[in-house]
Amino acid sequence: MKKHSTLGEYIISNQRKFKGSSGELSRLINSIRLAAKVVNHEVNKAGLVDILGDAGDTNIQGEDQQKLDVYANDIFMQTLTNRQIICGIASEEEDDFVTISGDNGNNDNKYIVLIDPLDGSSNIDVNVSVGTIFSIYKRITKSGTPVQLEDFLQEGNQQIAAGYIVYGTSTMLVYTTGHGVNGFTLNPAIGTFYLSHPDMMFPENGTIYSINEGNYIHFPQGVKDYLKYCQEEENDRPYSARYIGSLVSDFHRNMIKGGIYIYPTSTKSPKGKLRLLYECNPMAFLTEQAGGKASDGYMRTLDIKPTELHQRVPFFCGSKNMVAVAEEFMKNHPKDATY
Ligand code: P6P
Repeated sequence: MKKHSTLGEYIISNQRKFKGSSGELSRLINSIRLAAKVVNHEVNKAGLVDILGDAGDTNIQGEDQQKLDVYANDIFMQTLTNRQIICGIASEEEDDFVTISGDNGNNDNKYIVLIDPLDGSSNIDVNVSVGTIFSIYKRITKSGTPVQLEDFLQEGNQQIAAGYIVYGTSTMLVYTTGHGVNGFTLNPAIGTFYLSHPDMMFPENGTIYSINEGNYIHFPQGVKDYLKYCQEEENDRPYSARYIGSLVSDFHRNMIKGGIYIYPTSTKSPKGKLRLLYECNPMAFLTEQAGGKASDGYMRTLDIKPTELHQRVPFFCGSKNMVAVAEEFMKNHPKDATY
């Protein structure tokens, strides 16, 4: 069978896998594709236009909002809202979820989106890759009524689709609808995404670990023990430390080369730093679809029952056997946070 060469062709053929699909999911992925191209254009010229520097606001995370954060959020919010494809959206940059009502106030669309519009924003001013992360669910409250918080607090194992855009040396859209992970690379000259990485899989083993070791003294003992294991002279160790400070970039490299990414709890971040709903869950869905493993160090990330929109959890993800070894070290010490 002809390999799908463009994202558009892939979306159409993928729709055929969903019996009786209404095409809503295809239209949703297409709108993400459009927004990705618009944000990519702005990210790529950020250094040339006075769009860098703080927007003066701070988001609910208490983080300085970089103008590109705000811009990316606006683009994804507008694109997803204007096309009336979804019934609600939650964003890292929005304090609360947003209900999308149809023209006549009624909106019987079935999907909701959770999004981190520009993750790794601290890297924007230094020209290092950043990314967008998205997660898609079916609403669970009554169709046609305004969405409610419970629609957004579903376990990650209920996701319909998830993915990221990495704005790097090339711009890629990587996503899953539960049938494996595929990567599409943008040809900016014609604005088309081409299937460049079909059926992406995490190598079961790897020799790269990604963690901010500057926080070492604040880490739980299990993490300290695992890091010492990574640095011992034995078998394929010492591993290489690679940490870009941009989850999407570290994740993408580890999925291609093999590796583990860890953002644990610490005395500075007692629940971890990464947000469960629009960072850890979508990346965990991708991880498992690519044969990897994702947890909070103790339990499967996708089984964590969310309690609030912007909640943070510790995150261990990547090559299956590396995460399994890290969890063995964590098992020797009680879980040190309730979340
Ligand atoms: P730190 C970016 O802010 C982010 O959410 C992830 O993309 C990244 O991996 C992590 O935080 C970096 O955090 O504390 O190491 O600077």
